[in-house]
Amino acid sequence: MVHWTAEEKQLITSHWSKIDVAQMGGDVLACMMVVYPWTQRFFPDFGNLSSPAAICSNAKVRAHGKKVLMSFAEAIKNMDNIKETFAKLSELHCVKLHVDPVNFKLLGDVLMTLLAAHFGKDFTPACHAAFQKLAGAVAHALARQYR
Ligand code: HNI
Repeated sequence: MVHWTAEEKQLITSHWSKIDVAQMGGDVLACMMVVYPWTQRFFPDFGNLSSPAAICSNAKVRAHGKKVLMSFAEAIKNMDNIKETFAKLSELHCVKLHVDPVNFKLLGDVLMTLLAAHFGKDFTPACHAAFQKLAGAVAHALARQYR
C-alpha cells in the first residue's frame, strides 16, 4: 500500500479543490491524444480527431476526459485504498480494452504538465512530487490486472 504523509495529502487535496475537473479533464485527454497520437486508436467512435484543433474541441473527448479526471477525484477521496477503488476500472482497461499500461503513465505525465501550467509558481516541487506519486499509484492500480 502507498503511504502518504500529512503534507502530501494536504498538498493534493488543497490544489485539487482549485481545479475545474471538466475543463482540466477535457484538456488532459485532448493533450494526450495530440502528443501521443497512438492513444487515439482506443477511441474509434469519438468522431473527428483529424487535427489538434479538432481533438481539443471534440465534445466526446472532453466528456471522456472529465470522466477520467473524476476517477482521479475518487482516488483522492480514497488515498489509502486506491487499489481497491480501481479494481473494476483495472479489469476494464486490462481485460477488456487491453490498454498498454505505458499509456497510464503518459496520461499522468500530461496531467503533471497541465497542473504545472495551471498553478505556475504554486506548483512547487513538493506539490509536483505528491501529484506524481498519486498518478503513479493510479497507474499502478489500473495495471493491477496485468500482474
Ligand atoms: Ni480510461 C474508460 C479512467 C487511462 C482508454 N477510463 C474509462 C472510464 C474511466 C477511465 C473512469 C469510464 C469507465 C466506465 O464508463 O465505466 N482511464 C481512466 C483513468 C486513467 C485512464 C483514471 C488514468 C491513467 N484510459 C486511459 C488510457 C487509455 C484509456 C491511457 C488509452 C490510451 N478508458 C479508455 C477507453 C475507455 C475508457 C477506450 C472506454 C471508452 C468508452 O466509453 O468506450
